[in-house]
Amino acid sequence: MTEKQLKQLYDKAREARVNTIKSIGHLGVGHIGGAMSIIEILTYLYYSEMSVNPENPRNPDRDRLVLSKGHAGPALYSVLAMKGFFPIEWLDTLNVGGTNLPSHCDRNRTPGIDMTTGSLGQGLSAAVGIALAMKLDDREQHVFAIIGDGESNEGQNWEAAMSASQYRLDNLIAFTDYNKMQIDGMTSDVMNLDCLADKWKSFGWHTQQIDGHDFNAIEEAVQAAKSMKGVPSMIILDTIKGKGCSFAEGKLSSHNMPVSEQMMKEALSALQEVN
Ligand SMILES: Cc1ncc(C[n+]2csc(CCOP(=O)(O)OP(=O)(O)O)c2C)c(N)n1
Ligand SMILES: [Mg+2]
Repeated sequence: MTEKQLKQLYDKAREARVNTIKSIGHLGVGHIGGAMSIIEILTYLYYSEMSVNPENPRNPDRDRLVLSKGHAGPALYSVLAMKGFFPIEWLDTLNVGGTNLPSHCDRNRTPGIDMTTGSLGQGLSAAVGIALAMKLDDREQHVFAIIGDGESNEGQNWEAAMSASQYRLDNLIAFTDYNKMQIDGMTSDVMNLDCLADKWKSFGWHTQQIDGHDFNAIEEAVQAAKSMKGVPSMIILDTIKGKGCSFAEGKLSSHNMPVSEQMMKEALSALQEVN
């Protein structure tokens, strides 16, 4: 990637952070931590990788994204709004009555959302089904899925893992947002995921582990995953919960936290100072 492309991606990521913090700040509470940790992967996918058309969000010949950790919906809404799937003003309606942007993703409400999620553990199975259907239909696009590290506690993920390799779903590229924290503790304390890469490898997945905030590393890993034949891919993203948001970064309390006007202002001004 050229320096110019890299700068564009970092600028978009900052814009997505600003929009997400404003959206959650406007509501006054939200899943800021798990939203911030996936900003780079979402930015990369929508600005550098996925074939999608905001004018025709249901085009059958599109790449799909299943955000299985659906509580991070506000981060995805920001990127979708920036891409033109819906007006940016909608971000101020996060989770209010009658909104098109509920706190968790709903494919029947929001243009650009490919799968309804929020009940953790189910998204990867849905992604497997979509990828299988796309194979049967001879479609060449990819299905991307993002699961959480705490979410990986759910046994259904491992059933999905087995079936994806059984069906040789090389059109499925999944990411684990390995931010080391979940709702009520450190992932290592709640359900240790040591040797996570070896776990996925043993399920027959091509597996890589990278810095999930580094666009060069993301690009390299995604291109390597796309070149694999006959196996699904897992890219484990080492990330920081709350990344880039002054009041949330690295804090367990950032999972679903109240956000005051003052906190929002401070976080936004800190972001403007980052180049
Ligand atoms: C089936 C199910 N159980 C519990 C919850 C409540 N819940 C929402 S987020 C979360 C923690 C998820 O942790 P992780 O996957 O690490 O996500 P992060 O916030 O770090 O992105 C839990 C338990 C849920 N949404 N679905
Ligand atoms: Mg987590």
